[in-house]
Amino acid sequence: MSYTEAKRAYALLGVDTDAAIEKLMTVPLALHCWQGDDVHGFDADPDTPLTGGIQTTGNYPGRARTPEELMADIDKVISLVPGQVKLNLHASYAIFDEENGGWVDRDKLEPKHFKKWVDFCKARGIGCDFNPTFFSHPKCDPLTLSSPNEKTRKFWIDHGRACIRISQYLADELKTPCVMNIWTGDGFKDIPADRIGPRRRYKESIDAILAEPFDKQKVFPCVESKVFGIGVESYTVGSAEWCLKYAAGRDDCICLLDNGHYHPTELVSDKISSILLYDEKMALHLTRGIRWDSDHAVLLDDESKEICKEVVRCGIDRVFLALDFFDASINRIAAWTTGFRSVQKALLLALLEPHEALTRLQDAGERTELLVRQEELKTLPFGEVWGEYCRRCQKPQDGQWFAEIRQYEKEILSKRG
Ligand code: RNT
Ligand code: ZN
Repeated sequence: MSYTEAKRAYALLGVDTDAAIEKLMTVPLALHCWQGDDVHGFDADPDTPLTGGIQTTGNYPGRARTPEELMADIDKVISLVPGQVKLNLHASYAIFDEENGGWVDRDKLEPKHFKKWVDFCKARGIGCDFNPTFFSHPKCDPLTLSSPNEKTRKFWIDHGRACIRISQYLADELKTPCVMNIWTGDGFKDIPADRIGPRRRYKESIDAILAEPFDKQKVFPCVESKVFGIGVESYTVGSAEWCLKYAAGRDDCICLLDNGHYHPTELVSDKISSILLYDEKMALHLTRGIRWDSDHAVLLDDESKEICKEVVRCGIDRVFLALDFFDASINRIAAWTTGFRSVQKALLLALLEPHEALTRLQDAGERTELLVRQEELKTLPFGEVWGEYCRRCQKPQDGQWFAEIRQYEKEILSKRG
């Protein structure tokens, strides 16, 4: 079947495939730098363990060890994915060199430590999101923003404020909004004696971070909740309720939902509409948790499709989309590329849904026909439309890109120690 025939098949349902393709080409999807080096970053001793309840597993060869290697790997991914890429950096990826005065601790970070990343983004015409890094650092006691220790708290508040200034710099330089996501692994392995104290300090700390001036049209701070982490099983300070209430109480902070951060039968696809009913904007971390927040690479599975449908139905321009997974057990460039392409597919599928017609069936109480029609959509010639999308983006088709990764592995990754 050709694209023209597929276009006709969708048109019979009132769906304009060209419009869907054109729309998707304008939607930014943030590519997380941390899949390339197993969340190590460049600001700490390479032996510092990953803390905060997150973990990478596997030791597939070829991890990026320097900014240059990571940039080369990101370029490889960009060459293999259709759609509008935005970079997503963590503060721990600051680049220190003689020109900018060398290493500083996280509370002293400045925009100049991200100048090379800005140059990288400018040269590729892409924007950049940002994340303060509240984990894998000696000043996690193990709490950060919720610590009872004033010195610890001050250090991390100063880090957060520095990150606001860096986010503003990224937004200004790249002329694209910058989403600044606050996530910490603060919590307890075992049953706490005091639950409200850490949550009060968490609120006060984030209030202090957001007291740093920034342009609300350009910098979008958000709070990411979590249910638990490995080693942090009993209590998480920044729980779902904490984050929802915190963001609701301010006009300069939005919610970020990571679909790995809920109980396994709880679905993020069902949460989006409740948030967007009240808030103009929200953010998502797209991941794939298997049994826990395992951060496997995103696939075109049912929940990814359902999340993207909700994003499109509620307003694709209201949701900041980002990837967040890290698999160290397979070729990292392939993990990144698979995840990015899978989300693109899920978004395109969602844009091809005859949403109004289905809503009419629902509202008319035609539940039988709704079920039948929804099921029939699954065998429409989506592959042809996806192929046309890749062509128009001048990116490889399915079946073509993996050979390039094999080649890159042979020539570049396998030579890394
Ligand atoms: C951890 C959160 C958080 C991190 C990144 C590295 O569970 O999902 O978003 O994955 O900040
Ligand atoms: Zn996340």
